[in-house]
Amino acid sequence: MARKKIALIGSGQIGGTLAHLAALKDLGDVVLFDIVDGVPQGKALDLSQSAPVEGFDGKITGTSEYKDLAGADVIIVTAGVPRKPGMSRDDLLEINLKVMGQVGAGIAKYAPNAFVICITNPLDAMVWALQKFSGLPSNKVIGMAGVLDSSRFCHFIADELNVSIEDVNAFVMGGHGDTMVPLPRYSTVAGIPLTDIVKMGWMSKDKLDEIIQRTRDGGAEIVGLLKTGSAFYAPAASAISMAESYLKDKKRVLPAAAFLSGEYGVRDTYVGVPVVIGADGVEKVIEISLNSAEQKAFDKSVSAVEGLIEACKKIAPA
Ligand code: TXD
Repeated sequence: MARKKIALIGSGQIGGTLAHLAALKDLGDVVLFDIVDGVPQGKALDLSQSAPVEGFDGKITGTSEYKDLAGADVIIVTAGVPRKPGMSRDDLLEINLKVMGQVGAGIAKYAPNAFVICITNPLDAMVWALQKFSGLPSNKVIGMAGVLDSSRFCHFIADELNVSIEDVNAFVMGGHGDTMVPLPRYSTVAGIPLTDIVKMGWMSKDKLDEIIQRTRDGGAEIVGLLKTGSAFYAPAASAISMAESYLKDKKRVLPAAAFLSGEYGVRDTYVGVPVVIGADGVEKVIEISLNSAEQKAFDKSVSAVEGLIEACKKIAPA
């Protein structure tokens, strides 16, 4: 069986880390793509020179030409600009929307059968736009945010309770932004919901609320510490787990920005929900029951995402 091909559009902080993880996990050959000539080639050469030490066989190459995406099984998109001081969210939206236009056209032309994972911010709107621009089926285009947000939530819980990360399973839905919805009722430690953990007195309600807020602010906390750039290790690891589930048909149940066509009462919008990822891409959107407070928070998050998608439609009518 031929090796799988993983193409990474954007070879910045996350792109480079994605390439490293994909190689270490033997997922296949990796192509790094970027518009800045030299960067993907340089990172590819550096990573290739780690192969003899690490013992991986996957080939890593760098390119600035879309034709080199041909035959990719998985494409992970991080291309775009991050927010800089003085830039509004709309500025970012406008610039990255243009980038999604170029990337979508490249994917449509050279790799229309790929499973595409978008990471570029503002995530939910950008994955929506990428699906429209590429014209790929909506089950083959997905956005990464929920795995990262849930992983942050897990880390804080395990740290606070001083238990193994292996036994913590946390769950975040909604858009990737201030309105994301961490769900304590569906987050567990060895099967015990966090709501019960509070009732048992193992964690105070105040502490849980603090952890929920810290999860929502997870990206900003890291931006504040790094000063330039945003998180990249955990975002890359999160996207790789999604790619792996597709490539190995693992059928993992992961939260991701998926296209909704009526689920949760939402249409033509990408938003974070639990999905099954297997060889057919998004094989199932799982509709969990929400209580009234959870539903309210989810609706608010969906409205925020819809606002961004409306802004995209005004800039580039799709
Ligand atoms: O959970 C999530 N989805 C996220 C999203 C978590 C963390 C960061 N998130 C977003 O990912 C972040 O706001 C950015 O929009 C992306 C990529 O983050 P990264 O840290 O990797 O940004 P870099 O280092 O600036 O890399 C972006 C690269 C850079 O090398 C540019 O030259 C390239 O994108 N770029 C392009 N490549 C191809 N084509 C075009 N048009 C292009 N424009 C810029």
